[in-house]
Amino acid sequence: MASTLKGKPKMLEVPLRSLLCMMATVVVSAFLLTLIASSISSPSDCACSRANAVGVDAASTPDGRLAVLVPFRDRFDELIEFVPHMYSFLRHQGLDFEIFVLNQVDQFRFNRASLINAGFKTVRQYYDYIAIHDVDLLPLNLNLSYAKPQSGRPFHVAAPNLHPRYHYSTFAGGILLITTQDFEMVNGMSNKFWGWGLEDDDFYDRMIEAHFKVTRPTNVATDSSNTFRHIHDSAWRKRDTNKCFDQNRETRRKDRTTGIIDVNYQLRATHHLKINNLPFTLLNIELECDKVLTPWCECDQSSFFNIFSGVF
Ligand SMILES: [Mn+2]
Repeated sequence: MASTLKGKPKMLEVPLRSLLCMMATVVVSAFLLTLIASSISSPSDCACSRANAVGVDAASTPDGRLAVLVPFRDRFDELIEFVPHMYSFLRHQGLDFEIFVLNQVDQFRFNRASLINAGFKTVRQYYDYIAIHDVDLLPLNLNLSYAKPQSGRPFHVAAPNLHPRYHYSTFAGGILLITTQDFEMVNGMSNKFWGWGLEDDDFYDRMIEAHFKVTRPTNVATDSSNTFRHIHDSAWRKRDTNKCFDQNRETRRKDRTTGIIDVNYQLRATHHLKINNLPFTLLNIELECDKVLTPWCECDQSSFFNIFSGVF
């Protein structure tokens, strides 16, 4: 017995050692293979996954990747200021970001919310959070953080006490940071808002109803006069405040139905452009309009219904 017991460890010693040795070899070679495989495949993976959408390298930071979504139509003067400004502002914060200009190319009235839904669908798989960003609102105070907000806590950068023009407490427009997951959870924004205004108020309600807490900058020493530059000459850039059909009534009702899931659009082109050698992506988005659901996507002033609705 004793000899057998004594012998066993000796008998096992060699096979065990060689087994361990084999295992170590397997582990090390698997590790090396993985290293080689990843060094070969990751650049091309990045090239297909992100470069299709963005055209630049895919280095990511632990803080997450930010897609700046900029609804746009016919604002070239503002854009050539916006892109260089945002580069210097966001680089200062060390953020991993890309700028997407969502260019509405159809003939319907401007639809900021649908552009954001469409842009979001195009980029969501590559980004951890988005900034819904007006092209004419430039952040000046470097203490305005564009870091990834916590889940359930969208960060409204253009707070009512800081925005040059809008000061009501439920204002959520201008610039808003929200995680990809949170934006998805509330089905994005309503698609019913054609023309200027109210889509951001509706989105505020969506966030509140989802029990999100909208957070805003604190300890910012600037105010509504010097936190942002608002490049908006309202005589030159007239807001489309027309109301036709039953738009007034319909868009004052909460819409919890339309959003990311049913935004109707065609992505007509993806342009990789540069301003001052700084890259951004311009997406040509052609929105489609359901004229039964939202006939006010076109306000034809001569139509019978408009004359009728104008009288009453
Ligand atoms: Mn404006």
